[in-house]
Amino acid sequence: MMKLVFATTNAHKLHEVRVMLPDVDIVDLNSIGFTEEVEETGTSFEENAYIKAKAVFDFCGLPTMAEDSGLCCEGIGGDPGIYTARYGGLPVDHDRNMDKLLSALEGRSRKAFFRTVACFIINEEGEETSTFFDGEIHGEISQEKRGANGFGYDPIFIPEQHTTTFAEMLDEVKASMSHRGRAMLLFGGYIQRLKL
Ligand code: ITT
Repeated sequence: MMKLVFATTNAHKLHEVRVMLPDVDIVDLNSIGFTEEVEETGTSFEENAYIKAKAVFDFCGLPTMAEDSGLCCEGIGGDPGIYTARYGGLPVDHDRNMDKLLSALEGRSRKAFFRTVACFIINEEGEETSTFFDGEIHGEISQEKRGANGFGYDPIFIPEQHTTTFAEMLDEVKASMSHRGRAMLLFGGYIQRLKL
């Protein structure tokens, strides 16, 4: 079974990705003893995904994947985008984040999309390569929070062609259409071909 490190501090992402990639042995940061806090100083999802993957790859040398994700809302010029996790301030508080977004969108377009960019770094015959995988899901922001599944902004995101929020869906239903699910489908196909 292929082994790779998922460079994330988010236990929900870790759980989702383990379910999405059942044929991969996904090692977490605790298992490799990585305790540094990596600052996301990039100006794009791609840059931040690379910064996270590179820090961990440099530490352990094992094939490493990191992903940066966020919610982009049309009514507020694409915000919070790469600042999605810390939108309501630090420490990260999902309820405060959602309350701030619901207020900001009052009287504005509620169209939004989630995006994930995953970056995979591996050393192949002495050469370090990084490869990127994207996933998006479009939809809208609900008027109020609904549902208790998932994490983050799931209670206020309704994917297009649906009437329920991500937080009202079963995990596997969310995974079948989510930004992360789509990026991991591409990533899963790629690593299968590497035959590690
Ligand atoms: P790592 O950087 O350690 O992976 P993080 O939570 O800080 O963990 P990001 O910087 O990528 O991750 O921030 C993404 C934020 O976007 C996340 O904290 C959520 O608030 C939100 N988000 C991402 N995917 C989501 C999903 O599937 N459902 C709801 N909210 C999501």
